[in-house]
Amino acid sequence: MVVLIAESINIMSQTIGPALKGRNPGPIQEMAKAEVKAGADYLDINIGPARKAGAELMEWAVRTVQEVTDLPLSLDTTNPVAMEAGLKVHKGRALINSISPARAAEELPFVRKYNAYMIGLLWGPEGMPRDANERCMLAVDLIYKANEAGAANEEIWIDPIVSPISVEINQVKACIEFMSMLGDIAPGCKSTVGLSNISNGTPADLRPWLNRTYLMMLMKHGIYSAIVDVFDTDLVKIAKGRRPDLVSLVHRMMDGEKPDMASLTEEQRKYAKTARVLLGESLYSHSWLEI
Ligand code: THG
Repeated sequence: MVVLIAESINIMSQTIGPALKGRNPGPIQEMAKAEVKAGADYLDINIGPARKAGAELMEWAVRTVQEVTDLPLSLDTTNPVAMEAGLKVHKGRALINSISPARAAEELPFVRKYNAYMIGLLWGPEGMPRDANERCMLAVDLIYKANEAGAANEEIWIDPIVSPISVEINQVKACIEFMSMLGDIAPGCKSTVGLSNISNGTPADLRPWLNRTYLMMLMKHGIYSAIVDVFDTDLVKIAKGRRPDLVSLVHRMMDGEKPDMASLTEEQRKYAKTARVLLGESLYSHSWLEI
């Protein structure tokens, strides 16, 4: 079972963005209720950088969502003042999304002060880490600092930062490799990813194939949670352990098995083709499912 953080309450969204800015609770509460119904474990509240009035916005958003659900929230902003304002009014155990090395000194104390969980975001001083090893170095350093601030490993959810397949296959592979190493470098730490990042830039109707297959690949290395489109019912089935047949197919391919495409069902074939692309065995193009 993968813990699901619903991604749709998000300032970039065409319906939720204006509702957040206009402090209009209706669309936000409807979205929250729909995410709960779809099977979410946490609801992400992404208000973006929120440089102006961020604290007031986050506080309002947390109260507004918690009026309609008891689920814990994932507070998603790079503004530390807005983060703390949200934590102050949150009921239950919030998830801080996220703390990167650059903001660690300021934000790590929030974990104990508000008894929260934290996502440790592996964004380095020079930006995106180049490979799995750079991710490991950033993780070790951030976890050490978090421990010093009183956070236990079990409270730290490490995010290696997934980037789109349409941009860089090596980064797609590096996140998988990093997940296979995390248990050894940081026993007890949890993990998460922004799953939909993998399919950014891909036509909307094809994105679920990439999201679902990449989730199955991360599951091979015990991914703990993911920020996802919880309205993708097939993705939720995979995350909740209801598609062991597909998970087994993808995991066997990761172990080097080359399935006989002709013997697969139409559905299995789509996942197998997608796995080949995500493993770097065939080149990505928007028509990968047709070839
Ligand atoms: N790691 C962590 N937090 C994160 C990310 C991450 N938060 C933000 C993001 N990445 C994860 N959340 C989303 C939310 C929406 C989309 C992708 C990732 C998305 N939305 C559609 C779009 O933009 O086309 C639809 C938007 C809409 O609803 O209109 O793709 O990596 N820790």
